[in-house]
Amino acid sequence: MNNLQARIEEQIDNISKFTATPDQGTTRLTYSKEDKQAREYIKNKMMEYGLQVREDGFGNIFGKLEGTIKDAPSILIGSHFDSVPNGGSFDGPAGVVAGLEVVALFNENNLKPKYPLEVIALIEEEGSRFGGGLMGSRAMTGLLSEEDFKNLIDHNGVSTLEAMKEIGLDSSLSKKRDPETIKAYLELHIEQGPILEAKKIPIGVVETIVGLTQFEITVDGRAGHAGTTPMDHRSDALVTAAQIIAEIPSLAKEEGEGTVATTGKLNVFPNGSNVIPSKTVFTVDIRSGKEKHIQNVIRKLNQLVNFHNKEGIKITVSQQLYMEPKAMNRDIISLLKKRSSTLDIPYCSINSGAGHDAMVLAEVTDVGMLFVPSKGGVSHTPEEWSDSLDIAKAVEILFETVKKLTEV
Ligand code: HGY
Ligand code: MN
Ligand code: MN
Ligand code: MN
Repeated sequence: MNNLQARIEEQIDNISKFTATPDQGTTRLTYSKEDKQAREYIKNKMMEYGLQVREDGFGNIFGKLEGTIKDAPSILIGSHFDSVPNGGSFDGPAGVVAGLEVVALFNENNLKPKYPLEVIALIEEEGSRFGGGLMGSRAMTGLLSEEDFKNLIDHNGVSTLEAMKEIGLDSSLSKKRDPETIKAYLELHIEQGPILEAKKIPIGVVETIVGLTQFEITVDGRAGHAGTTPMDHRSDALVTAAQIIAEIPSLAKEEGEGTVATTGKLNVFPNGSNVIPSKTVFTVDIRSGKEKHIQNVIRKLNQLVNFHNKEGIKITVSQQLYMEPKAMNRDIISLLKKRSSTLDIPYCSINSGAGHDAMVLAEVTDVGMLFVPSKGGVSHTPEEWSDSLDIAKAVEILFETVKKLTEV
C-alpha cells in the first residue's frame, strides 16, 4: 500500500469514529457532538496541510491554499461530512479526504497553484436532521435563503441557530458566497450503486445527476381508544398514511426510465399500541433523470392525497427540496477523462442516481464529479465500503485535473 493510499485509509477511518452509533454504522447529524468531533479533526488536518481554515455562518468548513494570482476565484474540492442514520464511513468523507490529498500532492511536489484551492467540508447534505438535504451547499450558494435557513427546525423543535450555538458555531460569520469567488467545483464520491464494480472499472466520470424532490406529508386524524371506538367511527391517521405509502412505488414504476420513489421516514403519534393514531408524518423522495417523470409522480401523488383527504382526515403536503436533473460541465468531464487516460487508469462515463452537492454548485459554477466503486453496490448502510486504492487513483486524476484548471 502506498503512502497516499495509507493516508486516505487512516483519515476515513478516523472520521468514521465520530458516530453516535458505534458498531452500528455512522450516525453523524449536523451540529451534533459527532459533527463537532469530525469538524475539529478536519480543521486540524487542513492546518496540518498548511491551509488557511475558516467556517462560514452555516458551519461549512473551508481550507484555502493561496494561489499566485491575487484575489483570483478558487477551485473548490470536497464533499459533505454529515451522514444518514446508521450509514457508512465513505459517503461524504471520501470526498473531503480526496480534497485534502490533492493539496498534499501539491505540497509534496512544491507546486503553487495560480488559482487558489479550497478544500470544503459541507454540512447537512443528507438532510438527516433538518430535512430536505443539500443544505450546506444550498445555503452557501444562496439557493436556500438565510431566512429559510434560520427557520429550519429538527424533529425535537431545535432550530439551526440554536443547534449551531450548542457546538460553539458562530452564525454571524459570512454566509452566502459570491459565485465570482468560485472558478470550479470538483467532488469525489462513492458510486453508491453496482455499476463500476460489475464493470470492474475503478473510476466513473459523472455525466449527469438525477433530479430529485422531497416532501413531508402530515396526516391529521383523531386519537381514540383502540377497544371502545367502533371501526366505522375512526379517523385513523396511520391507516390513511399506509394506504398512500402503499401506492407510491407504482406511481414511480408507471413512469419507468429509472424513476424511483421512496418513503424512508414515518413517525406515528402518540405511538401507543392501544391508541388510534391521531397524526402521522412521513416523507416521499422522488427521483428521475427526466424532469417530466418527477412532475408526473408529483401530480399523481397530489391526486392520491386529495382522494384520501376526507371526513375526519386532514392531509398537508410540504415540499422540502426540488432540484432538476443536472449535467456536469463538458470541459471538466473531458479533462477528467483525458487525465485518467494519461495516467492509464480505466474509467467509464456514469450517471448518478444519488443527489450530491455538485448538483447545487452546478447552479453557480463549472462542476465535475468522479465516482469510485461501492462494494456490493451498497451505501447508506454500515456495510458501505470502497477501496482506498480506487480513491487514491481518483485523487491522482483530480490532482492532474486541478493542475490543468489552475494552469500549473
Ligand atoms: O440521498 C442522496 O442521494 C444523497 O445521499 N444525499
Ligand atoms: Mn453523499
Ligand atoms: Mn448519502
Ligand atoms: Mn450526495
